[in-house]
Amino acid sequence: MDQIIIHVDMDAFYASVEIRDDPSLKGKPLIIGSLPRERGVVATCSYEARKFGVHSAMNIKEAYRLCPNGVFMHPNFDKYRAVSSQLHEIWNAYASASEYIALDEAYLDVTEKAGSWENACEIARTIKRRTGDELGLTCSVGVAYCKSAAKTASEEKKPDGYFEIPTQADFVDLMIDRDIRVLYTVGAKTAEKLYGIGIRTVRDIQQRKDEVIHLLGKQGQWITQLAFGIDERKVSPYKPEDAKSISRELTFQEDVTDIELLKDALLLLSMSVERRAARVELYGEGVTLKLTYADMKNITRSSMIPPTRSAIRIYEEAVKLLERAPQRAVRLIGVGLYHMSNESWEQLRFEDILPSEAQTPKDRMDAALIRLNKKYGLDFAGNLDRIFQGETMYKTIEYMRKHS
Ligand code: DCP
Ligand code: MG
Repeated sequence: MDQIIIHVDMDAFYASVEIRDDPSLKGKPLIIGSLPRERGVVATCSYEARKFGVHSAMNIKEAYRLCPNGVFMHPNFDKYRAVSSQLHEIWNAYASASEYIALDEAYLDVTEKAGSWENACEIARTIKRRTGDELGLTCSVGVAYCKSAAKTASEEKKPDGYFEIPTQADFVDLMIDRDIRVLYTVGAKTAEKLYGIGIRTVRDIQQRKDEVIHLLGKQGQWITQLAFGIDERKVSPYKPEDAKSISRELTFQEDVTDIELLKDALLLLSMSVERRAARVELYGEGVTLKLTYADMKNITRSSMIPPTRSAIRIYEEAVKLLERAPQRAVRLIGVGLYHMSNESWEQLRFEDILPSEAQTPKDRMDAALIRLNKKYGLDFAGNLDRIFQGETMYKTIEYMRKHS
């Protein structure tokens, strides 16, 4: 056996943590995310709420319509992060490599430490038991010969699930007549394309693999391999430099038509992107602007710049994109850096490339902050750190709206 991999995924993670800490919530449809009178989406919900059709990423108004008697709560990210660290400790005790996919989810390579399939399954059960005993939470666990199968296995009996897929043949047996969406790289758009040519099941992919590859290119090759249960990817511990893009976005409580306020929001979002990029020591060569208009239409615009992570450069580029975008009421605005690498081309500074510019980026940034200070009376000296935490960013921008 080449590899033995465990995939662990906590059940209704944020919601389960809240229920654990307040047993009066037990058995109730609990929805974590925005509150119904606010704008935003569902982060997750308890299985009781899922019965009403509520799910992650659903608009909160829709969730309220489906489940008006649900309990709605804001998330407590600090708490979930703390629980996540405790989970990592349990997981890491049994794995030679852990790849965290989210706060509540990981692939664990137990090939060496287990030494046999039986021991690996014993480890998986131990992880489940310890998660319950020590943290009071349930998880779903899959054991398999490769990453994709392990993920499939953990989903198979969710919640509080346990499932094994020992071999490629077992995986194919299980999947062969299911809808192509079970292959987790087949997203909604890809599925539509495949349905379009009559490919509906994993068996269809197997039988018509040349067409799939012809239609989807490289992605088609990968999907075809998966349909045969082939996945040789290794569990690779997360390295920050793997991040391919960094972005921040924000949903306004009320639509914004004032372009100056949009620009000022972009400045704060850009500062937040800079801080994240600095933390992982990356520079980006592309800037993206994302807008969701009041009618829910989305646009994304991007442009290339010399590698940077400087907030003012990101901001200035995003402003250009904003000025060229349709000017309509905006519901959500986001800015990001992509094409990231850690090559420090930053040494070649903007003012070196464009020496005619009188001010350095730092001067321009300082000037921008002074302007915000004058315009809104915001004190950036004392509380910069706090402004970038999600909740505070919201509040700051709502405050700016009222004081503009
Ligand atoms: N999350 C989020 N937004 C999403 C999806 C998830 O904020 N669109 C958060 C909330 C979840 C956590 O990440 O609790 C883990 O995501 P999962 O997809 O694993 O969902 P759950 O753990 O909540 O439920 P499940 O039992 O289906 O795993
Ligand atoms: Mg989960």
